[in-house]
Amino acid sequence: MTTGSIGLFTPHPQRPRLGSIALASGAAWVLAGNDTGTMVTASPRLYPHMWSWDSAFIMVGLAQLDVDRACREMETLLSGQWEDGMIPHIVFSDEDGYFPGPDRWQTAVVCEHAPARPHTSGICQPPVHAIALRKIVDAGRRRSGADRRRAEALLRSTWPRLFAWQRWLATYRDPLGTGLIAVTHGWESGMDNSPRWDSPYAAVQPGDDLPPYVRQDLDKVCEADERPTDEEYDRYLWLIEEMRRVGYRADEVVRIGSFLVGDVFLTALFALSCDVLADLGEESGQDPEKIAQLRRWAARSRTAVLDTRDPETGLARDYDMRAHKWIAAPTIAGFAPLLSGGLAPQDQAALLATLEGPDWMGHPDLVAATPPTVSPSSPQFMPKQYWRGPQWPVISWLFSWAMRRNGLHDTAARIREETLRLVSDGTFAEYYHPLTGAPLGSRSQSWTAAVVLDWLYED
Ligand code: 9WN
Repeated sequence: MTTGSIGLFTPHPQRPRLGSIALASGAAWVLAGNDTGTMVTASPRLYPHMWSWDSAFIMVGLAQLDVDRACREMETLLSGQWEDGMIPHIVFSDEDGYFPGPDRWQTAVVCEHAPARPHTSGICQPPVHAIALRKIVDAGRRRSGADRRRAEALLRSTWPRLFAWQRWLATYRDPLGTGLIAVTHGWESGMDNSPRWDSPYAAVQPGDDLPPYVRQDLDKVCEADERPTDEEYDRYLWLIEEMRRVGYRADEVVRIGSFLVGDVFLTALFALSCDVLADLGEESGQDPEKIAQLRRWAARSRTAVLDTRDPETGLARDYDMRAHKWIAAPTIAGFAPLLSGGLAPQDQAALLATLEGPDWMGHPDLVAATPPTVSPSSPQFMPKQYWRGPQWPVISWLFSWAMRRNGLHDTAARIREETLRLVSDGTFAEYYHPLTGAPLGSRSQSWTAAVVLDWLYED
């Protein structure tokens, strides 16, 4: 152990470690710095817009600081919701500096469901917004009368919108009718270049008529090898081109797109969010039939997650609906049943033991015992590369929150404690090198700051 290390954690040599108060101040400072007034952008330079699932985690952090500001964040996000219910993966600010921007997506030009303003992208991201609403309502109820009234009013105005969002996923993204929710682009999963998508992406053949483009992400991170490759980007852009050509019509995209994968992680979040939204609906006197519908979707998708498990490893798997085959990549998505629940006690114990064991959180070379995105024991593990190995604090928070909800308090507490040590360098990086603790990707990433705040203020 080196001098100054805390427990098992060896600090990154260039960075001082921060205590809780300094860390909380730093996190609040990051959120304030990224706040345009109506939206907290995902990060200051790399992502100067609002991303759908980022915004939900940002609301979780804002709720600890300022309930009204958290409510406004939800309202900004929903100002970009499409008429058919989809919450788009990006709601654009007026900033330039991200590719693909509104000119490339052209959603309002080719699709009648897309709002003219604000500009949005034409795909979605994981449905974690009910969790944000839960946190805002709880924070409001703990605070003053004004905060409580604001949060209760948000609950009433927002609940039908989030119901419409869950319904959109159930209607358009369950092509097999089993409850396994499909993504039509790796970006929809939020885990853009995870090894989960290698084989479905290999089948995507960009056409010769892919309009030319210039990436803007590479000069905004320290090193290009922390980001996806140009070949990957060609495929990302080709899928968007396919969708644009069919006017982003939800049924057509599923019918013709080159990429259609049942995403087990997103499905688990869908099930979890249906239940969370149903709870909120019961508390606020919403339509009983809609609440019952949410419970049915939750039950079906929870079962769908369990049915994906690999009989040998017990890990959950994605399903390539174009190639008709299971994808068995050793990624964090394998632990999806710990998010959605429903495991038999012995299966739950076995999956937890795998997560905490030497191939995952308990790997002896990790500086912090928090889940990496790919198993460090796997040949596919790349410790610097985006979703191919690094630890993402936001993913740790998600597991920890869902585990607490599912009664797995010990593991939830361990993940919280270890991730807080990892991020106590105060950079609020997008992701971290599991073997050195070095910050990677963007710095001052809003969702990292937000989940840190929530953890530090958690009761
Ligand atoms: C593409 C904003 C987003 C996150 C995603 C993360 C990354 C975008 C990109 O950044 O994706 O949507 O340009 O790489 O993979 O999870 O929502 O933080």
